[in-house]
Amino acid sequence: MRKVLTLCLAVESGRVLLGMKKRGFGEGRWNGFGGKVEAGETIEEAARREMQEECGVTIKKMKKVGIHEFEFVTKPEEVWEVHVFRVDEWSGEPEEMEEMRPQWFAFADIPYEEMWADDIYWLPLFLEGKKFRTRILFDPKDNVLEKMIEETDSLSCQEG
Ligand code: 8OG
Repeated sequence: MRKVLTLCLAVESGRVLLGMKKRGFGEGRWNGFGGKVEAGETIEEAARREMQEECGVTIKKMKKVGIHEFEFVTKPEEVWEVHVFRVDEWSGEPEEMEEMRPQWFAFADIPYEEMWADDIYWLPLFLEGKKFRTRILFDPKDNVLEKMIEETDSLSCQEG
């Protein structure tokens, strides 16, 4: 079973916007903003909705920069396909919402030890402006068991 999700990272003058997940899946970790694509929504629509819901920002310009395939030894039938967008223009100021508390981080100051274990493998590519595809297998404690990270020029659907 394939789940399709979004992940949006806003970038501005050498800083990236992350949010502390306050509850639910991924609680206690810094991450970009996103979630599951709902029935009847495009991936880009879902990305816009989640960014609005999770930090109060309206996306004006974004670009698809990566696709992850996350697999779990504990759920061998599932693949989580996460579409990553770099958000370059928006309106509104990031504000704390029900699920997330936003904060800007300088590229040199990314809190990898408080993030998903895979992020250290691909976020540097993101910050360098590269496009990527990954496949990551997680063990039962969310450690990375196997990984494939590749830079790519071809991601279907470039602009949203
Ligand atoms: O709706 P929910 O908040 O549960 O969606 C999960 C969010 O977390 C979604 O934006 C996708 C993102 N996400 C994962 N796994 C990983 C991961 O390993 N690293 C990062 N950075 N984000 C992830 O689901």
